Amino acid sequence: MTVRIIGAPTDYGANRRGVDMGPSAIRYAGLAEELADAGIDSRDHGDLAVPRAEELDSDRDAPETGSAKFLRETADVCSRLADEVSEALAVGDVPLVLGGDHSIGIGSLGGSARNADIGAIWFDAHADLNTPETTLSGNVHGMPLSAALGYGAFADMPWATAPRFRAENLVLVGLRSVDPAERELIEERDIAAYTMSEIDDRGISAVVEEAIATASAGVDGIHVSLDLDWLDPTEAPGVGTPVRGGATYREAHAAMEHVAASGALRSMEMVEINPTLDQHNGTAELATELAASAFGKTVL
Ligand code: HAR
Ligand code: MN
Ligand code: MN
Ligand code: MN
Repeated sequence: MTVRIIGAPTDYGANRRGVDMGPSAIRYAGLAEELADAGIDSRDHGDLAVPRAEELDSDRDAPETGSAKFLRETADVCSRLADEVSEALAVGDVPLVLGGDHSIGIGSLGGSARNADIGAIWFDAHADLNTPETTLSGNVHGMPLSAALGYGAFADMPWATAPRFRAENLVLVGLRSVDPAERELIEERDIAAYTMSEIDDRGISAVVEEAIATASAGVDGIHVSLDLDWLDPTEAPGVGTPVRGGATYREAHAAMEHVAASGALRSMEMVEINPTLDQHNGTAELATELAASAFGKTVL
């Protein structure tokens, strides 16, 4: 197995600037070395070309397409990202996408679900299930799952919809900040969702084992989306939208180790690292460690 590293340095979808520096930060933190030390082969395909927000006419604060800021630019990046991801899979590589804000999940899911049925585990403080109709912020990083599932206005946007990904194979893990409309959608579409409280009560291993079973039931493989704000801000301060009460260092590693043990991992992404808010690149370093665990690093 070769892990194909693909950088997607966007911050179109986020409120705060700086997550576009995520791919560099993760590389500088030693991703390739961390994987190599664990005996995991990887190849870096560099970054997608992403125009700077400053060169665009779009006004970040003025929603231009419904209530989704920078939607056209996001569509362009995600279409190209989906191509890269599906190309990697076609030659037998496992894509590891480095964000970037979480809107790039639209491209990762689209590419991963192009030629296979997939499930997804979304490790995140947030549900990322808003639509251009329900969003309170206009930020597309709060919408990638609705985009991939074709909800709301996304139903008319073929670039957004992941062709072979269905809600019954989506599992949200680590929720602690959910908007009212997202809560309704989770209920209505019967989406599997685990709050931090449930992790407190049942333990991370039981929850993640169940999540893997649900996500991988009847499909060819799973996409793992790791929003670093899933972790507690004391472990991962360098994120755009921190929420207290997240996963611990050890819980996060245990989760990734279960993912590795499942043998179901098809594609992965790590998003929302904001180096301008980080402490000595520690959040990016943590991301490299978690990637190694997800791809099978063992101690003995
Ligand atoms: N739900 C809020 C919104 O739609 C917050 C989104 C949070 N940002 C993320 N996504 N980092 O996980 O704007
Ligand atoms: Mn390439
Ligand atoms: Mn997210
Ligand atoms: Mn989040």
